[in-house]
Amino acid sequence: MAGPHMISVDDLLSRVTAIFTGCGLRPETARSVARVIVAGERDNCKSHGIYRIEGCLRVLAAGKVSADAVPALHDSGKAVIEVDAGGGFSNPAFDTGVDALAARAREGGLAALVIRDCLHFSALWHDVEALAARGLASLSMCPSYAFVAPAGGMEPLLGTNPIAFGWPRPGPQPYVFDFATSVAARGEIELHRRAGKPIPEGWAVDCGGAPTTDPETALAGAMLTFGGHKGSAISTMIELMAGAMLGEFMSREALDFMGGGGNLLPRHGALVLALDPATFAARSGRDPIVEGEKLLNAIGGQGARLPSARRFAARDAALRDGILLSDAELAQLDRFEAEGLAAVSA
Ligand code: NDP
Ligand code: PYC
Repeated sequence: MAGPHMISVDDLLSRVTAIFTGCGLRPETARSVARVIVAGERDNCKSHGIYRIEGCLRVLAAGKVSADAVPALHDSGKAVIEVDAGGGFSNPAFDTGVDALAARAREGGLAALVIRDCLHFSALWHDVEALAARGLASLSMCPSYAFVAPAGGMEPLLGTNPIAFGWPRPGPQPYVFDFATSVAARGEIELHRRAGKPIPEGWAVDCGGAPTTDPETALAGAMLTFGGHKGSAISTMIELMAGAMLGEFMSREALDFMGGGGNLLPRHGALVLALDPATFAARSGRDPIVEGEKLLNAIGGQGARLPSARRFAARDAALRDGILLSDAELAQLDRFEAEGLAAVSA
């Protein structure tokens, strides 16, 4: 029967995991990658939900990501902990390093996790939520691929470079923001293209630098940073901190490595910083979480919504009622399950 279909979060997780194991991923990797994709769908973040399966299969088919990489933890006992993803997906690499990162941040007040040589396709809120659940504040960032012009220029040079921040709260829902430093994620423009919808003004320019609302023209031209020169500077910081500083690709090199086209997902490094609020506030005699609550509650008290409130509400609804998928989405899952990598062109 045509129309939308409800699927439980657990059933969707089983199906997506099976697609990835069917494409040769190690079971641990398949589970880790499927978990973030299904979490994106569950939280109504469509630009990083099941739509990303196709991109993951494309990079696998193109041989641009290693299906059987085993993330390797390198812990020298210092504040900087490294996980080498070995050309595999970033998600199992994060899972490999997160406990060591949290323990080191508690010991010393702050610590960093460097993820090397990973294929990165996902939202970042997974990282900061995992650290907030361990009582830590955190920042996560990475370059991506160079489709964004710096403010004042019109040549793509910067990535869509996401940054996320997490802060623990007494309940189960931390304070989290997570956004691309481009006005919109590239995935959002691609979803507009597929739906045949124009994009809002201000997201991108065409190859000649003129504003465009046509998603196809935008994807071929240059995306814009949010907040003009301010977003451009934050995006540049991410290139420097999570690219140059780690000795990993910046977005231009990541794009070149993928072969220049927009069809594949980028490979580069990632940086996660974890901070222990209790250590920072220790000599003040004040409880940083209690102090933070005063601000966060006052924001809500004005009727303003906190970032992630929409996402958490979508999560509650999906866990209760299931996730609504269209006919086309279900048909695509069937095809990926039946055909594996043969279902995509690299
Ligand atoms: P959005 O613009 O959709 O949202 C950005 C943040 O702002 C979210 O935390 C969102 O919360 C919050 N927010 C949105 N509207 C409001 C509002 N009115 N009041 C308060 N807060 C609000 O995100 P982007 O499109 O920029 O990015 C989407 C995702 O893409 C991110 O998860 C990012 O990590 C990912 N991404 C990943 C890349 C990669 O290389 N791996 C590259 C680029 C992006 P809420 O979700 O609750 O609406
Ligand atoms: O949506 O810009 C994006 C993106 C790049 C890599 C993963 N998502």
